[in-house]
Amino acid sequence: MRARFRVRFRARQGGRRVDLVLGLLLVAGVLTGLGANTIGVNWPLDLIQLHAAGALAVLLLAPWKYVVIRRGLGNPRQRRPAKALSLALLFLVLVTIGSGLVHSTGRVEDVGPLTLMQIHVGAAVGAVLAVVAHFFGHWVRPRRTDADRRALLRLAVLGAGAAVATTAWDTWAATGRRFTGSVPKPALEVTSWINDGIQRVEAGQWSLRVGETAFDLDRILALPHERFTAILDCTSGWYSSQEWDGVRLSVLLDGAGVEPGRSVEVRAVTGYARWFGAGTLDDVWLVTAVGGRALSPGHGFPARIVAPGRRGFWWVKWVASIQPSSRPPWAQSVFPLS
Ligand SMILES: Nc1nc2c(c(=O)[nH]1)N[C@H]1C(S)=C(S)[C@@H](COP(=O)(O)O)O[C@H]1N2
Ligand SMILES: [Mo]
Repeated sequence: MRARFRVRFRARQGGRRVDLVLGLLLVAGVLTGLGANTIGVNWPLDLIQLHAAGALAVLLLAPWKYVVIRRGLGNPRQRRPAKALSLALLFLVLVTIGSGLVHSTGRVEDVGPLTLMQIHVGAAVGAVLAVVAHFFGHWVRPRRTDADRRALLRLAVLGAGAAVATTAWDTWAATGRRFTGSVPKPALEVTSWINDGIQRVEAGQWSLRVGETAFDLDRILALPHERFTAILDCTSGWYSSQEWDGVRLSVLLDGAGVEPGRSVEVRAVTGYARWFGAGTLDDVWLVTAVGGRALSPGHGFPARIVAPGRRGFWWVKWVASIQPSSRPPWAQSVFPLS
């Protein structure tokens, strides 16, 4: 009797710790994933490798979690909704990790009508909700004794295992991806943030308002253009390096005799808008050509923004107006809302 009690007790302890570590890995996965998907500049820390390492650590823990799950499902005292929730969580986690790993190989982009990244993010959001619900069912509270020497040693072994697995994955499977997790494309794809359709702007009808001045296309093209290379990195998980011809916003504003306020608002003919800080305008471009040719309608003809080091959603297409604004650049939604 006593021995059996002790065995059960120890198994429960193990399950608790596995759950704790899985919970921490989930939090780390969400933070590194969000970070990699919003931050466009290379940090000393490769967020997507941390993201992958977290996922692989979850897989390394799977055999232990499997024992815990089997015990839970076999337990007649557990209620059916709780069991269903566990299975849903398991499914969502596997879809999240699977879609992420497959995406990183760059070989598959869509599954049916959805992109892999939509599946990845959708399943991850579902998994987070399921974890929250799951935790209401049985809350795992860390205890002092959780961090004993043996536990820390195991954690170190897990970390080393995840590091080795990540290196192996990066070497053999995930080729060419950036620190954002995006995979390379030889050509740009036509894409939009939510549902801005392709605008067919007539060159003759179009003009760009900068402050009080209206520039027609010829006047824009007469401004001092420079040719440069920049990577468009879309949050849907691909990037492409291209040569662009464009004029710096700082030069354009000078030409119009406009002082930026705290920022400038760049607005498309569709209403899609982003605010760029006054201090960044040397490094944000109004571009009229890619690869030596005028932009196509899909890519923003007659003029679009190219903002090196910022994710694709900053690269406003079909620009119609550029206006000084008193809005500080941080006072806009992190992601566009339309
Ligand atoms: N007006 C407008 N500009 C936009 C978008 C949009 O929805 N509307 N989508 C942005 C996003 S999310 C990306 S990744 C790039 C895609 O540019 P491309 O279609 O030339 O590849 O355009 C950006 N510019
Ligand atoms: Mo994008």
